[in-house]
Amino acid sequence: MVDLLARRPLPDALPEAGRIATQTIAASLSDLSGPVPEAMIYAVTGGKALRAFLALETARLHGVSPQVAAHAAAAIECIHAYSLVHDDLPCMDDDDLRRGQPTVHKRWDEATAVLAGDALQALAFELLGRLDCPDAPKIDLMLTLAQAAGVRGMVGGQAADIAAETAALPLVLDQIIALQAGKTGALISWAALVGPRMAQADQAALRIYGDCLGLAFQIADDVLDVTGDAALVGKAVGKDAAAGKATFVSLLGLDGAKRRAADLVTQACDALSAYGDDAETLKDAARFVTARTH
Ligand code: GRG
Repeated sequence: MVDLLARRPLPDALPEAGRIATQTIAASLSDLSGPVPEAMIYAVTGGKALRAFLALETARLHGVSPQVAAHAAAAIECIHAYSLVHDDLPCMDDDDLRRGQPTVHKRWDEATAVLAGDALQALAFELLGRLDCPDAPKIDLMLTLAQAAGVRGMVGGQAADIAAETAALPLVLDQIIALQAGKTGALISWAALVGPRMAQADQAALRIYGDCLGLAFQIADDVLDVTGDAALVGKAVGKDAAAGKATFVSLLGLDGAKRRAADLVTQACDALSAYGDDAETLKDAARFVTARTH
């Protein structure tokens, strides 16, 4: 018999998490047809599924099976996918490629991309509402995801990033850290807290892990913008550098940015000491975030 709570090692744990999240989303849309549901499934397919993995793995660490946590993993991938679909639109980053494939507004059209993103955001909360867990953690997950995705989190970070493009002065390091904690970090931190939230357990260690991982992820993204191969990354690279935007690389230098990311990974792994060997896959995921090529 398969032990559902057995630890799964990387790299397989990531595509497996992606498969679980995508299947959960596809199942919830299976009675629908047409461009918007098709675009929604297209948008949640083909990513690294880091956030779904964090939700499932921190749930497993707290004795919550993948079957039960699947709705939380699917919910966070919905929010992440919506943010990418909207970020790629001409009014934002105006990108033609995402994950090596045409962006949703290129494959369909802008109206479909706006609606698919909107519907993915709504679906995230519907999926959380269907979580098979007591009301208190369910409401906690819904409330905190709304905060992480909204103007106190991802949308706020994105707005600050857009404002910085026309600001008189480039941002300084603390401002970039605060901006990225919202834009990229909030969803990653939320995903890392799915386990303790569902089990109503102590969140302190995974809060440090998630916050450090989120920042390390963004620094690695800035490094990839400079060093990455567009064919591997699956989208245009070098845009931030070409636009003269303040990034972790422009502020810390390439080696300084890599060192800062490595320090954050060490901090993230150290925070998990109380979980012992059972947290090894989460530690491997932290190392993967800075070693990734896409
Ligand atoms: C449009 C509301 C709104 C927000 C957009 C997250 C975001 C805010 C924009 C994405 C721009 C971007 C490339 C940010 C860098 C960090 C990031 C989220 C990268 C993509 O995440 P991955 O690498 O993507 O986990 P995959 O494709 O693996 O799912």
